[in-house]
Amino acid sequence: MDTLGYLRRTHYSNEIVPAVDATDVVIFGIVASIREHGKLTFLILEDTKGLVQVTIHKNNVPESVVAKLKEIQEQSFVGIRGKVKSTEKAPHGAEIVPDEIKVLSIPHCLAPFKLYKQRLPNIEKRLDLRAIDLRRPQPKAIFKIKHVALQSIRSFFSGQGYLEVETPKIISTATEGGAALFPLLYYNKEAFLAQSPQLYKEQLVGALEKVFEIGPIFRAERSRTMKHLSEATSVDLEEAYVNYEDVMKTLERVITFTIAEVLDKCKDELSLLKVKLKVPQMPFKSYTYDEILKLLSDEAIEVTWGNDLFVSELKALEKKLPDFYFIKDWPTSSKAFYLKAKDDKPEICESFDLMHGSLEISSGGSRIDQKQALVEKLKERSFDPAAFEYHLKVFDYGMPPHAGFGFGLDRLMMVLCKQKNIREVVLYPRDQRRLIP
Ligand code: AMO
Repeated sequence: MDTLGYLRRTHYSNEIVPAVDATDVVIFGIVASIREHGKLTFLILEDTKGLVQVTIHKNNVPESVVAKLKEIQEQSFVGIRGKVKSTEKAPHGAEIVPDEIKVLSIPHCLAPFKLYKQRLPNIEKRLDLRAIDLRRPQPKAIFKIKHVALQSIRSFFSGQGYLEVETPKIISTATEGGAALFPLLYYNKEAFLAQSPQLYKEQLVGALEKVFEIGPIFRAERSRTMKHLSEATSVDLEEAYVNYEDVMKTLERVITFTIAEVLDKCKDELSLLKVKLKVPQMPFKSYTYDEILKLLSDEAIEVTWGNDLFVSELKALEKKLPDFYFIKDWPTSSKAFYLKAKDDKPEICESFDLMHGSLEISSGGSRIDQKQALVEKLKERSFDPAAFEYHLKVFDYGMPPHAGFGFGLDRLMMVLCKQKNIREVVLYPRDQRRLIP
């Protein structure tokens, strides 16, 4: 086996083009395929930017290169120094004629699924060997899109004057009533993994006014579905001196901006995934909870007022509502304790969910900003206000009116990459059955 030695990359595969004809280059990558035609051998090398052809004519290359060819097998990691030669037959219109080949790693076993073929084993088998599965072009495209989406979200919020923050992930109380907690031993005390940054982001608006956080949330989900994980990434925003209608506008703007950026910067990746994205029209459609109940009733689905809406029910509306839309003004009893009831109609709260078809992407709303109202609400929900003292005491010092939302980055990625299973858009997903790799 060779060592890296002095060899360093000068070009990526997509830079091997006729414009650099006759240039000496060094490339690195994995051997995707080896084809022999008499005295000619074609190596197709794959790096993070794509494919490049290396053509070896046994009479025209040094003896050492011919000798090295015998060592190489598919999926070997190699480094190649050589000259670029224009040819219409190669990807990007140019190939490399090598002067030196370094074989850096030879696989002891080949991936149990053919990396470069279409027929794949099921996702669980692929996740068992995720690091190798990620060498396929499709996951690479998905994670490039995720990178661009994250960059876009950050740049949009920063441009609008929001401050990026990080709140603790080891916490002392629940924040989202409905979702179960992961308990852990924190020295000699019971603690939990954060279900959301909810209470901290609210506290922060009293000082920083406009904040956002991109970080993990932990939910001990009771059922195993295609869109729930035990650890997901949430994009949270919280802002002072606004209400839920204002942050709904911010949410649709960040989603629209992100989609436009992905469309602009990830053309190849979207085409590889065969995804036809379009920038959604603003404003997004918006329905009250009552209006959705009426639409469901038109489909002969009766929902008792006050109940949450099940995916199975919302699926009936998917034909009418296939894109992004809001469901707002939910029954107060169906939403988290920190949401603000309407002044003139306390049975309804200033809240919303952003949907894409039957997939919930986000929820948010205006928050209770008076301590006593929050204490009452905690008691109503059988939470012990004493456990929330660290949060409630902040309200003693005054709290501005505020609103915010949290959206599931992985859920948005399901839409951007047209994936049915959330596990496809997370590098190392966690669920009830999976703690490794
Ligand atoms: P909620 O609990 O609705 O609201 O979560 C917000 C968004 O996070 C995503 N999400 C998940 N994604 C994958 N797997 C999960 N188990 C999971 N759970 C939630 C969804 C969901 O819409 N604090 C509030 C937000 C707020 O009001 O600011 C909250 O956590 O996309």
